[in-house]
Amino acid sequence: MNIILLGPPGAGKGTQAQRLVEERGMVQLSTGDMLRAARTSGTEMGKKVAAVMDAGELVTDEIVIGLIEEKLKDGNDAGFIFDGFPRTLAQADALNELLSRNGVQLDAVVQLEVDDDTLVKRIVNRAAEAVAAGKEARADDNEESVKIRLMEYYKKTSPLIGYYYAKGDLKTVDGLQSMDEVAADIANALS
Ligand code: B4P
Repeated sequence: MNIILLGPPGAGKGTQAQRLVEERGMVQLSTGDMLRAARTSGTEMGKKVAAVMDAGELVTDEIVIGLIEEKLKDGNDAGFIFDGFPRTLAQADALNELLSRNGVQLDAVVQLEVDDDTLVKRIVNRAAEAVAAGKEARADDNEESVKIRLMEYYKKTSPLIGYYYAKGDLKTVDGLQSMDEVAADIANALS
């Protein structure tokens, strides 16, 4: 099974993807994690995207499509979870093309619905928890960047809801519930 997790920043895409990895052995393809890894390792691409990410804006389609293309080449029988990708219509079109080129079928798009106030609270809380644990908070986990991330989401990513609805692939889950309840609803949506 190959699925996309769609939703605004802080909706729980990464959280739920991690659970699907543990429970079903699926492979998580998080463009956010890939971009953060590129930054940490100091690659040219990592240096290029750092300021864009910190500001809460989207990295160029070309860069993220290239990252996904590399991962799809490896293939995988347990199924892919596309976490935070696609985030624009151009990325969705590119993913269609990559999937058919690699003989991979998309089974479902799970949209996590969460209101803006909760999203901001969750992300600000994650930053506070990191600091309390003696770790560095994500540079984009602050109220100012979150507001820009939300604006980017509504402008560039939310049109994907209609795009996948029209294809008949969309399943909507209430992301305001506890992590366990969200996981149970995702499992239902996929069964
Ligand atoms: P991402 O890494 O994808 O980050 P995200 O959208 O903020 O996180 P997510 O929805 O996964 O939330 P999480 O589970 O962590 O992107 C970061 C940046 O990378 C983007 O802004 C952009 O610059 C760049 N980027 C990534 N992909 C791109 C693309 N395709 N194109 C262009 N640019 C791209 O949850 C957040 C918090 O909520 C956690 O603390 C979690 O514990 C908590 N939480 C989760 N579920 C909960 C629940 N049910 N109840 C209570 N708390 C919950």
